[in-house]
Amino acid sequence: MSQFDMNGFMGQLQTFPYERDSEKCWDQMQTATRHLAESQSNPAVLPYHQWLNSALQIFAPYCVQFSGINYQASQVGAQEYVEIYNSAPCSIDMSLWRVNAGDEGQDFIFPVGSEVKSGQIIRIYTEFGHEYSFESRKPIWNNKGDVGQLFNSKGQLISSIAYAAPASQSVVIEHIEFDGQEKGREGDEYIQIRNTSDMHLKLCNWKITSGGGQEYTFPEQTYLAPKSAFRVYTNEAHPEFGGFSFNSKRAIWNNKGDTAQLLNEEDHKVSEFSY
Ligand SMILES: [Ca+2]
Ligand SMILES: [Ca+2]
Ligand SMILES: [Ca+2]
Repeated sequence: MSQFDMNGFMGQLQTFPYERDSEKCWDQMQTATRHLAESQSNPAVLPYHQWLNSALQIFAPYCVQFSGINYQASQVGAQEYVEIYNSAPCSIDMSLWRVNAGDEGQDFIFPVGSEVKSGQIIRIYTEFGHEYSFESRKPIWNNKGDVGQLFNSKGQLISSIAYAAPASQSVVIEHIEFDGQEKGREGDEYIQIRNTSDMHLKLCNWKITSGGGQEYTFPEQTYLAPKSAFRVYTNEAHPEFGGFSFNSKRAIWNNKGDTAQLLNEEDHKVSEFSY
């Protein structure tokens, strides 16, 4: 093609294997564009701004994801809300996008003209009196667990978030590196948990216990992204796996055998791992 065929290009990209992970999306987008450019007699016909424009149209809306939730409004002054973050390098038009709070009729629909800017976090409150609000007189986020869903104006699911019971079905203890290389203290031991779902999961106050009675509690504002993993090291910090550590001066995981348990915020067992 001598001229850049935007529609054809968009068509090709629509068939692309889609990942609900914005970083992977951008990587795939770049690879797809390079392959397309290389397949043409004159690769220069695909200017950078045109592929970027295509990329933004297709993938940027998927960069709008849930980033937090407060479902406990029992304390004085605490309010229920759910939070959405835009990690795309552009504003996203949210007109007629919808958030569902887990039950029929618990919907918030963004008014026409709503926009979330690049890097912006917005909160949708349960009660009246906020820019974005479900305008409900009763709580809508069940303290025992719920799943929030975000749909675009075409009704496509863009992001999900879960906590407590529904989140507990989606996390497993995947691995324990019980024999650390560091002599004696084995600070490089770790336990790895994985989110097997497409949902963002709230893990605040979830616990990991070992057979030796040691315990680790995940801090406030801990969210595990879809399909990703966290590690809790015995005494090391690795930000690429969440940066969590028992900060223990002695080994946690018995080299002769041990059992780990993962407990949710209600102390219900989510996963167990023995070796
Ligand atoms: Ca609640
Ligand atoms: Ca609900
Ligand atoms: Ca060990």
